[in-house]
This record gives sequence, structure tokens and C-alpha cells, in this order.
Amino acid sequence: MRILSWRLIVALIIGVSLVSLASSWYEVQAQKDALRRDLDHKAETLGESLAGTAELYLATQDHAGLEQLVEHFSNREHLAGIGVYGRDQSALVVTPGLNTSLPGITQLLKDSIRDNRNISAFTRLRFKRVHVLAAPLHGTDKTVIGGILVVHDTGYIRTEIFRIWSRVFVRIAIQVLVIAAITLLIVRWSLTGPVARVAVWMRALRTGQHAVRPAATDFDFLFPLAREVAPLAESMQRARAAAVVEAGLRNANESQWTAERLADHVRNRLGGSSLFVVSNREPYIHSRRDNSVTVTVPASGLVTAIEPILCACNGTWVAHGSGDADAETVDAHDRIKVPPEEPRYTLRRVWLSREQEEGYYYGFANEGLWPLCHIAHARPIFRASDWEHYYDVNQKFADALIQEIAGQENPVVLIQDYHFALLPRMLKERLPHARVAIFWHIPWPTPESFEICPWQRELLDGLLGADLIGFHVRSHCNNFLNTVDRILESRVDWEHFSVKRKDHLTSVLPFPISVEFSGDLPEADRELTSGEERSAVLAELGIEATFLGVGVDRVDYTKGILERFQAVESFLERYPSYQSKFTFIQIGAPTRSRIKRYAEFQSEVEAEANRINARFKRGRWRPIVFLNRQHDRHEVERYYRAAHVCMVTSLHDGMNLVAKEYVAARHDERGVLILSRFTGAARELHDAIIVNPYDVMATGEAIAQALKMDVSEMGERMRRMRRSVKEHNIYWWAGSLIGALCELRLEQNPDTRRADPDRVSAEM
Ligand code: GDG
Repeated sequence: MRILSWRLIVALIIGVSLVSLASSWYEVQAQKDALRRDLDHKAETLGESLAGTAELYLATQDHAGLEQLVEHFSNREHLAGIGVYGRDQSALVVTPGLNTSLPGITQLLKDSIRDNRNISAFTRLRFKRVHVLAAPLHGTDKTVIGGILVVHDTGYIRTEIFRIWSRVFVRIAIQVLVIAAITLLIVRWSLTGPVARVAVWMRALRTGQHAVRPAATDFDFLFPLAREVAPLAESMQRARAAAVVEAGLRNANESQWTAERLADHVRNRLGGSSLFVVSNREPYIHSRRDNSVTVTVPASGLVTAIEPILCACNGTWVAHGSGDADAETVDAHDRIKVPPEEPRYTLRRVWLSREQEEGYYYGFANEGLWPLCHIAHARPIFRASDWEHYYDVNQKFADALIQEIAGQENPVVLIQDYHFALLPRMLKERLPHARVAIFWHIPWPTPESFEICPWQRELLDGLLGADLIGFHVRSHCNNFLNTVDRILESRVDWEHFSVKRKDHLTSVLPFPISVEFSGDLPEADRELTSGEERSAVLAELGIEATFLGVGVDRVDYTKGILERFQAVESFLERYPSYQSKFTFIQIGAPTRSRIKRYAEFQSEVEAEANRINARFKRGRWRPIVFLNRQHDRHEVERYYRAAHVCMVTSLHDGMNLVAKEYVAARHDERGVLILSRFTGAARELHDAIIVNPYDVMATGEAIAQALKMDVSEMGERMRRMRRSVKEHNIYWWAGSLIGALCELRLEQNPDTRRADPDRVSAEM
């Protein structure tokens, strides 16, 4: 940094000095010219007045008069002397000591008399620089009768120029000092300081200590560097955490699933096969903001689970390109390499028209299949036009996949969710050698419920194109097999959980999805304890409370948000001592608001919160805080850590990840989970307080039980739940699913190709 400072200072000084010198030189020249012109003019004026009188004395041969005249003028400022000469240039009267007999000067006089005109010049008189004016003298008849010389000493001009140059050099010296000081300050403020702070940050990252990221202003010109370092540090931290976890597990003789282990597992299972994932939602969305393109990762457990697999085997993810800058970031084949900071796999985007999105996504999938599969007492809406769009979009994704798979010998395809029920069959018909699985993230209803769907046969047939169908829990598998048994001509093998139809065998197995479990960081290593986090959250919200409850959901009518609010109301009614003390915070991310039922539900939730608040509210305390916006993952985690109790009261839910996220976030082994028995999570998290959300009073009682729970019981329950989530985390889910799919043999003989349900996933 010292060398850089010196280089900067020297370069600036040389540059500024050169510019200063050049401009001063012009200034000095101008000043010199002005002084010379001034002297010229002064000499002319003096010469004129001298000549008038000298001509009279010369005409009358008055030598004494001439001498008087010369003497009278001789003491003028800067005047070196005067000389009066006859026509033959003979000196008549000359200021004593002035030697005008030098050749240059006599020549001037001669020329002036000969040409009858004034002549002036700057010349030397021995060692002196002088200005000489030679002028003719006229007789009464206007004939030239002589001449005069007026000689000025020009030394004062040099003195003046010297003074100007001295001032210039002083000015340059001051400039040099100021420039050096400013450069040193800038280097210190903008370079040395920020670089030192960023270096401290990087050292902390490298050594795994608590690292406070420097202010954004510090990054300024270091921003490109920071952009590269941040993900690097994150991967390092992850790797370090994984190593710590693995070392701990080795000691305890356990083995936990990590992203690295999953990647390794998938590489082994796939061998040379290529992996293709299909989902409606894409993992990276490009959007245009303020003339630049930004990329966001939707908050979804799916990206966490699927990304390491795709990275490990350089796979392809096919999804709907929904960002407004998506089209401008792909290549000619609609592909883009992701993750943006370290491209490892291909995202292939599929474009949908507004009508297609409306019909396929909002219509058939979310107004039809979603309420059909959830027992939440919302009437499914089936429109023929929506069905057509659903069919067309499935076909469109099939076409895109076929293009991507072209030439692959053993492709493995993992399809996500109820948006693509027809895709497995469409694929298999054109690519029988592909290994295809679909994971259904929502519940599967009873056959009686499913039967109301006008396209029940097509949906089932489409799904049975897959080699493997995954659900969260065994009861959804059972419902599915019962539905197939009742509606389609096929053979259901209850022993091996498979269906044979048209000579094709499909395994139907449970794979309970989960969350990432970031490890057991001691509370001391966290920035804030849960108590501090709680105080911070309350201060930010501007409310007062002693106990906090939290709920995190999309504002969806299946999540039991109204019932939850009513349970809070019932609790406060039955336990008035908690009024002014217990506040329930509901994070409600807006969702599918273009659908009428969702828009209505949103208003119902707001109205219910307002009603209960109006009833109990006191001073700065409120029973319910409804935060109706999308929060980022870190914000959600803060609320989990701050809350004494987390409420998951879904009326029906495939799994419900919030329950597992709450458990994973409680490193302090505190907090109580209240969990609806109608969630998939309730089959695993037995240590939650399990409730029937329709029984509002009992759910209110569960809140009381949670708040009064003894710390040792709370710790015991939380420890057991954490063990379960840690063991069955998201990587375990992805590993089981891919493992089961790769284990299937594609021969049509059920006895040789079936997967062992107990080997590939936990019995649910
Ligand atoms: C389906 C099935 C199954 C919510 N609000 C915000 C936010 N969230 C996050 C939660 C959680 C996720 O959304 C919701 O998880 P769910 O499990 O409740 O999922 P659904 O959206 O209903 O999805 C469900 C799931 O698929 C997986 O298979 O479990 O049964 O219905 O992760 O934290 N996240 C952020 N901000 C919010 O405001 N960042």
C-alpha cells in the first residue's frame, strides 16, 4: 500500500506541476509582453516631448539649452540616458556615462535619421539589457536635422518576471503538499481502511471465527472481489460444518446425511446416467429491476434438496421460466448454466402463455387438484378449458424433456408434484428406456373423494406411466392404491406396494420430505440467544408481550389459520392471566391471490385477526400480529428462535415443513411445537403436542400446556424431535428417492424389479 501511495503521489505531483508550469509560462510571457509594450509606449511619449523642445534648441544652435534639456529628463524612472545627435550622427549632448557608440545603437540612429521615422529595439548595452528609441529631429522646414536616442534600462522587467516565477514556485510547492496530504487521506479512507477491514473479515471466515461482514461502503471497489469471496466463504463454512458434524457422528458411530454425502451417493447410484428434474417452479428467477437483472432463489426446500444432486452429476432442471428477465438470460436453446456464481448444472426454461399459466397452474392444478386432494372443505372447480391447458402444458414439458434427453442411454427423470400428473405416461410412451419417478407433494385423497374428478382415469393413467410414485406417508400411498384399484383396470400388489397396468409396473412408496438440518451450533456461538431475539422482535414490532407464539404459512385455506386464531382467542378467554402477556405472530406469505377463494381467504384471515385484537387489545399489547408479506429465510428463522411455541394447525397437509423447520431452528432445545394430527409431520414428530385443529378449545388448551411445560420436559421432547429431523433430513429424503428409483429394474417382471419399501424409506 505504501508503494501505491508513493506512486499515486509522485504521479499526481508530476502531472499537476507540469500543468501548473505550462500555464504559468504562458502567464509570464503575457506579463513580459505587456511590460515591454508599456515601456515602448513610455519611450515613444518621452521621445515625442523631448524631440519638440530639442528641435527648437537645435534650430537655434542653443547648446546650453540642449544640455539643460537632457539633464532635466535624465532622472526619469528606469531611464538609462538620452542623447541628442546632429544629422551626421555626431553626439551633441549625451547623458553622462551613457555609451551610445556601440554599433547596434549607432545603426538604429542612422536608420532613423535616414528613413525619417522612429525606430525602437530591445538590445544590450554592454552588460545591461536596454530599450532604445531612435527618433529623427526636424528643422522648421520639416527636414531632418538630427536625431535623439532615448535609452531605458529594462532590468526592472526581469526583476518583475523573476518575482512572478518565484510566486509560481511557491504556489506549486503548496499544491504539492496539499496533493500529497489529500492522496494519503484518500488512500487511507478508501483503500487501506476498507482493505484492512475486508481482510479481517476474510481472515475470520478462513479461520471459522464469528465474522461480521464489513459495511457495504467498504466493499465499494472491492465489490467484485466480495461477490466471489462470499459464496466461497459460505461453501467453506458449510464444508467445515459438515466436517465437524461428520467427525462428531464418526465418534458417535452415526452417519448423518449431508449435501456432500448425497452428492456422492447419487453419483454412485446413477453411474453414467444423466439426471433430469422437472418442476413447475424454477430454482433461479431472473428479474429486471432498475435497468439491471437480478437473480433470486425462491424460498423452497426443494431447491435445497435437489440442487446438490444436480450439481453432483451435471444434470438438467426443466421448469417454467416465470421471471420477467428469464428469456433474455437463456441461450438459443432456452438453457442457462446455474448456480450463477458457480455453474454446475443446466436450467432449461419452458415458456407458457398467460392463458396456459392461468388454465394449467391457477385453474386445473390449484382450483381443481389442490382442493380435490386436501380435505379442507373447499369445493374443487373443474373446467374443461383448464383441463385442456393442463394437458397441453404437460405435453410441452414432455417435448422439452425429450429434446434434453435426446441421445442419453439411461436417463433418470425426477418429476415434482401435482402439476405434472400426465407427464410420466407422456414420457414413457416416447422414451421407454427412461427411468421415471414422480413425487406427489400433497396428500392423496380417498377413492370416494377422488372420484368426483371428471378426468380421474386420465390422471391415474398418466401417473402410472412412472416407474416410481412417491408420497410423504404410507396412508397417501394406500389411498392412491385404493383409488387405482377402484377406478382403473390394473393389478395392485399390496405386498410390494406396486401396480401393474398394461404390462408396466409402478412402485408406490412413502418418502417423508424434510428440511436441511444445519447442525448443533452451541448457543454461545450464535449472535443472539432466543431471549434476546424475542426482545429484538418485539421492539421491531412495537409491541409488548412476555410469551410469543409463531405460525409461518402461505395464506392458504388448508393451513388452518382461522382455527389457529380462534384457538388463541379461546386460550385467552379460558386463561385471562395470559391476556397482556401472550402474543401470537402469524407470518402469512401471500399466495395464489389471482384465485378468488384465496383472495377471499386472505380477507377472512385479516378480519378474524382484527376481530380478536379489537376484543382483547390493551396498550402496546395485542393478541395477534398478522405479518402479511413474504419474509426471507433468515427472518423466518429469527421468529422460530424467538417463539415459545410454534403452531402448525393445517386442516390437511402432505407433510408440512414448518413443523420441521421450527425443530431444526431450536439449537437451544427450547420451545414447544403444537402440531395438527392431519399433517404428514405428525407421523414423525410424536413429541409435539398433537391437536385436532377443528377442536378450537382443545387447541387453546394445547397453548396453555405448552406455556406451562416444565423446562426439562420441553428439552426432552425437543431433543427427541431434533434427533428425528437430523437423521431424516432433506438429503436423506433425496437420497432415498433417487436410491429407490435407481434400484428399480425396468424389466416388466414384478418379482425381479420391485424395490423393498422398508429399505428405501422409513415405515410411515
Ligand atoms: C407442499 C405441501 C409439503 C412460508 N412463508 C414464508 C416462507 N414459507 C415457507 C416455510 C416452509 C414453506 O414455505 C411451506 O412449507 P409447507 O410444508 O407448509 O409447504 P406447502 O407450500 O404447502 O407445500 C406440503 C411441501 O409441499 C413439501 O413437500 O410439506 O405438505 O402442501 O418452508 O418456511 N418462507 C419464507 N418466507 C415466508 O414468508 N422464506
